[in-house]
This record gives sequence, C-alpha cells and structure tokens, in this order.
Amino acid sequence: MKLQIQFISICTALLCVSGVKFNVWDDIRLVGANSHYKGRVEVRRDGVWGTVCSDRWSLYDAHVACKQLGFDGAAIARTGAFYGAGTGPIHHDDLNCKNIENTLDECPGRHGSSDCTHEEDAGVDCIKPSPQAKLPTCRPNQFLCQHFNMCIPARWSCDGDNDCGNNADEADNLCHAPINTGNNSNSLVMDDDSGGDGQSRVQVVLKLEGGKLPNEGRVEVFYNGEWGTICDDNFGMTEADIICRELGFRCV
Ligand SMILES: [Ca+2]
Ligand SMILES: [Ca+2]
Ligand SMILES: [Ca+2]
Repeated sequence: MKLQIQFISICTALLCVSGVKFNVWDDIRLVGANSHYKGRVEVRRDGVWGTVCSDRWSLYDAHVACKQLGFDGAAIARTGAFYGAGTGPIHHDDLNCKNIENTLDECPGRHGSSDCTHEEDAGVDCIKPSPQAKLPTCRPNQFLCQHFNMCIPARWSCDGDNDCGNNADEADNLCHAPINTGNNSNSLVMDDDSGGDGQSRVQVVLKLEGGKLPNEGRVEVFYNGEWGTICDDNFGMTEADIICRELGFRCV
C-alpha cells in the first residue's frame, strides 16, 4: 500500500464543521408513497424506527420534518395514515413545532410515547427541489446542484440517482463508491494515486471519536491495523468532503 497517512490531528480538526446542529441522514425517512419527497414520516430514536402521530400535525410540524430530511420545507401536512399505517413505536405525538427547529426532537410535544394508533400516522409532501433564478444558500444537510441553482437533500448525493440533472451529485470525484458498513464506523474506498498509475485504490474505515454527541468528534481512520487521525500530503478538500459526507456531516 502506498497511501501515506500521517497522524497529525490538527489536520482533521479542519475537516468537518462541528457544533452545527445537524441530523445524521439515517434518522428520518419517508415511507409508503413510493416517492422521494413524500410519504409517511418515520424517525429513528434509540436505534428503533417508528412513526409520528398526526394529533396536532400541521404545516409547521411538516416543515420541520421536511427540513430535517433536507428539503426546503413542506407543501402539505398529511394526517390519519394518509400514506398507510406504519409499525413499531409511535415516537412523537401532539407536536407543536414553530418551524424554527431543525429536527422533530426539538419541537414542543410528547416524545417517546403517545395516545395514538398507527391509523393516525403523520405524513408529508415536501417541497420538491427545483432550480432557482439565483444561487441559493443550501442548508448543512443539503447538496448544491451548482449548474441548476438547486438545493437537494444531501442524502441524495452518491445514491446512484441523477438528482441534479447533470449527474453532479453522482460525480466520481465526489462519491468514490463509498461503502456503508452499517455500524458506527463507515468504510469507503479512496483513490491512492501516489504511485502515479491512477489505478490503486485503498479501503479505509472511518469513525468519530472524542465527541459528546454522535455528530461530533475527531475523524479517525483504521489503516494498517490501527486507529489514528488522518492527514496526507495529497489529502485535499475533495477527500475531506467525501469523508465528512460519508460520516453524515457538513463539510468545509
Ligand atoms: Ca395525542
Ligand atoms: Ca402541531
Ligand atoms: Ca443522487
């Protein structure tokens, strides 16, 4: 292996924006509408997927759900299991979001229990991303399709679908075929072109360490049999961006 990894922690401190309230992508999803931008709202709390009761479910609450998903907001709040009844726990009830919150967890309401059945599961129709006349300011959990002045959910990048319209969200230099290992660490394949042959690839495993919250910490890499922080002479913003995104973070 030719990849040179130097353990210089100051380098990784620059990689990801910490302190930004930001939802890890896999904690909210839309189900039951066979659509990327509408469906029954399902959230994951303490590792368990569940639904949201539509008691007091209004457009304000729907806006927060859609923003948490990476959309600009909601078009319609759906009540009464409009997109079908879910299963599992009902994680939120009687939500009273003000549309100033970043996640449903932050909204006033009943969390962790409900007096509802799944026949009351909440749903949303989020605002479908569309090109803007001016360059928009995308939120941390969004990806900017530059050519089209359009913000899409960051989770849509590197998912195999051409969401920007020009494949910018699937570009090779952005995606590098990341592999999700399904646990607290993620692995991805990085080009190792230090040999100059343009062929070498190396798989590294990534995790965050030392933070108080799951979305904080120092990026560490497992390589050559041990964990360490990362920096490389050839390590650039593209690589930093890939790693941060793979870990579910906004990148600098
Ligand atoms: Ca209720
Ligand atoms: Ca409400
Ligand atoms: Ca995509």
